[in-house]
Amino acid sequence: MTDKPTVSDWNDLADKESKGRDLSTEMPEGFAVKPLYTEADSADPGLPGFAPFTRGVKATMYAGRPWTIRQYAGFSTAEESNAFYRRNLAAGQKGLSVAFDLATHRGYDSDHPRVVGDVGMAGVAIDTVEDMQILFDQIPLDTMSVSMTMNGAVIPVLAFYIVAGEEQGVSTEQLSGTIQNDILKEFMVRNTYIYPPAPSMRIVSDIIGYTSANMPRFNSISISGYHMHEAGATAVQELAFTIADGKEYVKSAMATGLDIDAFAGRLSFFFGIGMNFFMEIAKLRAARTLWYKVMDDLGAQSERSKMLRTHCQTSGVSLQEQDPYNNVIRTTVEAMAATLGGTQSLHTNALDEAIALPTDFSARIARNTQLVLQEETGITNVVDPLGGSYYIEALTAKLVEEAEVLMAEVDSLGGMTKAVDSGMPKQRIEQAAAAKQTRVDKGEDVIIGVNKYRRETEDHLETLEVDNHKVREGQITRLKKNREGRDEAACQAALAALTEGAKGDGNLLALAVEAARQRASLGEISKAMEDVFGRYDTTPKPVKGVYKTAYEFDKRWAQVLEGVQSVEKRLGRKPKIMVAKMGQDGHDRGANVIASAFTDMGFEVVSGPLFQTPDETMKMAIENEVDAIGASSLAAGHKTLIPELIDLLKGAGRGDIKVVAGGVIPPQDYDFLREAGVQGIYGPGSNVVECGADMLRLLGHNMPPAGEELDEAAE
Ligand code: MLC
Ligand code: 5AD
Repeated sequence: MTDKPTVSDWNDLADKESKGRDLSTEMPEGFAVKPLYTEADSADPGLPGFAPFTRGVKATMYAGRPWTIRQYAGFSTAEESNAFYRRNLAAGQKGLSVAFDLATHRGYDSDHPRVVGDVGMAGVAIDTVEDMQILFDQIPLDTMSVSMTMNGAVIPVLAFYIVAGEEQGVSTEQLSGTIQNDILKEFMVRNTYIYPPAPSMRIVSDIIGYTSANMPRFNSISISGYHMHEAGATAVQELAFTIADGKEYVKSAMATGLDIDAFAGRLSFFFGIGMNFFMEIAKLRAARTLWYKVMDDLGAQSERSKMLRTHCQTSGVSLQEQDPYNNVIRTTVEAMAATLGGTQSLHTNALDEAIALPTDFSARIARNTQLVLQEETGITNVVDPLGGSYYIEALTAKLVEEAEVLMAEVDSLGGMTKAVDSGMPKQRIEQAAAAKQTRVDKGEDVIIGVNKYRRETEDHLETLEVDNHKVREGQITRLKKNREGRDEAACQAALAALTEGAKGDGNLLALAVEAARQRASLGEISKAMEDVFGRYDTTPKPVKGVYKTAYEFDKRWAQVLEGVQSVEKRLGRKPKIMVAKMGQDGHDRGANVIASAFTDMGFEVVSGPLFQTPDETMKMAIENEVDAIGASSLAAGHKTLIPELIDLLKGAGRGDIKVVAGGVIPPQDYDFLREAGVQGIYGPGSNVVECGADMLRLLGHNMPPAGEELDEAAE
């Protein structure tokens, strides 16, 4: 009888097979993963339903009740979104999740001049209680759980929801659902804040206070790592910063005198799930383990207070414009990771994610991905089926350990509010994003159909188009009717009481509910608080040096650097570009990546602040004497805002300033933009170095195509 082989025997055999090659892989998280894990690498994770909940918050998990299929959606008007929700619910969706447009997020009514390009585009336009009622027409709010992704204008939106329920005959005690209400990550990555950090934190606590007293079935917050993930964070960063955010909210709610166990059971979480399959499964298990420890340390007594319940969404940035049917496969893999990790609720992205908002067709495939997993695969039959996998358990423990190191760093800065104020988390995430982009551009991280096996031509895909002008006009008419129909004196009195409450310590949500009953609009309620709190502005600070280091020995990079120097010689100064973000679209990962890379190439880069109007961009570009403007658009404002910018430049006699566009722009809009004068369009999957090469061409430099030597004579 031969002896049982040992790990050392395996090492010998593996060495022979691989001829001594090191088969461990370096994770973006900064640690190596071995090609084999054994019993010696893993500890016992305990049982599901019991502390520290590594294996799940319920003893029976999906065997008792499957996760909630909760698709995030919203576009155009309340009528259109309501019809879309009802079609989806009839076809198997189980919970609702509302996407609001950017005007609503940032506390502007649809008739505000700053939001002309944003109304109805990235989500549904909601200005009044009446809009909210239409949104939930024939959807019973006493039984349907509704998530609302709202952080900036969270007070008026939740107030409208409460009053819409009231007018459906549903009391606050009966309402079930979740409000995102996570402002810290807005300052870090998502950017739909309105007020400065301190009053914003007060709003969070006021909502936790109100809901814990009046809305026992409602989750008061959805502490979100998703947007960090989308901005390029590693799993360790997403875990550490999200759990640290949670800790900060608990502490600030406790500081208002609330008992931790009175509200902690209704805190919920939200994570992004990308393509690093096992890492993402381990991430959810690690998150639960970390939260248990944090809440135990903070003195929570009830087990429910220490359970991390979470929603997950498959990753938007992992999806591509090129060969978009591959996205169905990516989303399936990610959805499996989310469910094998034990999520409570899930959104699966549509295959046209990188191009536009979902159509009925793409939304159906996305929803069916979950229905197939739930009803055809047997995934729901066994609780935490990967529990005890040596690799999964080792990875879970490693993530806990690494996240705790980063959380200790946050603690040493004085907690997350102070850390966010110092810019540390945002900077770390941007560094990770730049490193990721570089790996993709260099082909080290493979994306099928983008940097490997790219197709010569792409098939046409029908995408959703929203008529922004029509939605805006409809909203303006409804706003006018709302103002005419209300008791003006009662409405103004309620708004004045809200302003007084903001000056003192009145509960802002309770005061806003009264204003909503009196038919104050979203813009008016936001303004009543803005009068006391002010509006918060930031200017992006792109990181430097990441590209320079990553491309040190790259030939194409060297060609671009030479090109920039040659243009600099000709102009007698560095070529200068402005990276502009117009409208209320705060997605700045792409803009930051471009600003960092172009700076490293030797361009002088002016980063415009977020939320500019085309007029402000035009003025800033002319004052800074830039040669070109790169307008980044990810929220569908491109057809309105970019042509307006070009017209304004022409009107100011500076039609010579070149304008290019990048972001999520459907191919069918390319001709329209080119006719309007846009000289380059860069969708997701564009290579950053080639964007630089293209810019040089636009500036009159004879840049050779990729892969060809620079022809000295041609310059
Ligand atoms: C669950 N239940 C069980 C059970 N499993 N009971 C017995 N046995 C089991 N096996 C019970 C639960 O305890 C709960 O009751 C009830 O069933 C519902 O289950 P749940 O697991 O709580 O699910 P759900 O209601 O869907 O809540 C999930 C959640 C919540 C807690 C994560 O916060 C949520 O739905 N979040 C969604 C957030 C979201 O959609 N965000 C979109 C962001 S998009 P009880 O009584 O215990 O509650 C975005 C993009 C952008 O942000 O724009 O940037
Ligand atoms: N409808 C559906 N999905 C949306 N997303 C954003 N807005 C909408 C909407 N109106 C999704 C996308 C995006 C993520 C932030 O949320 O997947 O990547």
